[in-house]
Amino acid sequence: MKDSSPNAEEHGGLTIALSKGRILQDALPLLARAGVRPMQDPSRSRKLVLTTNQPDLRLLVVRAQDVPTYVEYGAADIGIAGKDVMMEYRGDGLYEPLDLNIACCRLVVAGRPGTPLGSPRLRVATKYVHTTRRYFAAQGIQAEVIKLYGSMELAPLMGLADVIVDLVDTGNTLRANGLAALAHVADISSQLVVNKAAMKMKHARIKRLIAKLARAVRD
Ligand code: PRT
Ligand code: MG
Repeated sequence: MKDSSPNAEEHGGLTIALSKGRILQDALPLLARAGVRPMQDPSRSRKLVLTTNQPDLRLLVVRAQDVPTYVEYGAADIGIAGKDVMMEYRGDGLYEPLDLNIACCRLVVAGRPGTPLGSPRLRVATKYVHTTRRYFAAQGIQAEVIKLYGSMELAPLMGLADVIVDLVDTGNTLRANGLAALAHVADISSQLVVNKAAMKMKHARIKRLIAKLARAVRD
């Protein structure tokens, strides 16, 4: 059987990696305004490679944290990733030419209201280990960082940590667990990321897409 999914280099056109969930949900209208529409409904299809109305452009559906990895290694030319993911990613070989201003939220320190952040050896649970270390070091606060993969809100409730560093949008999840934002770490939105080699090899094609997306972000 003919392989219908050549790798990004063989494909010749452009491959864009993005994650399901809120990034896809916000990216689809933006891509549509830039003239890119998937041929399958991504919320229904189980396919991980989606063709689009543009024969030389396809979408890869990957885990949010995996987007920069696909792009750095050239398995995708372009990606759409949260600033939170990019701040935590320790790779190289990526350009971030455009803030897409979608999937916006805030990265915050959160805990029980009134929790002092200055206490010696503050215990912080988070999935953003590097970003959290950098933040507390810059504040001159000595923090012990505990890596978690999900349900961060439980950590202060169960005494695993004093505070967490996590994303907040409406604040409903924090409130529902008796927690509150205690400090602001960063404003988060999704970024367009581009493989450095692809930016050279496919310059005209990528420049055109960036220009269209930039217009779609403004409109
Ligand atoms: O789900 P999966 O494990 O595959 O990966 P993921 O959880 O990283 O993906 P996804 O789709 O949940 O989030 C992808 C990206 O969306 C993140 O990397 C952010 O850049 C962006 N984003 C924007 C958010 C939120 N807003 C957000 N609110 N990601 C997560 N949340 C969480 C928040 O931490 C809280 O637990 O959603 C929950 C609800 O938020 P409230 O404050 O509205 O209650
Ligand atoms: Mg999720």
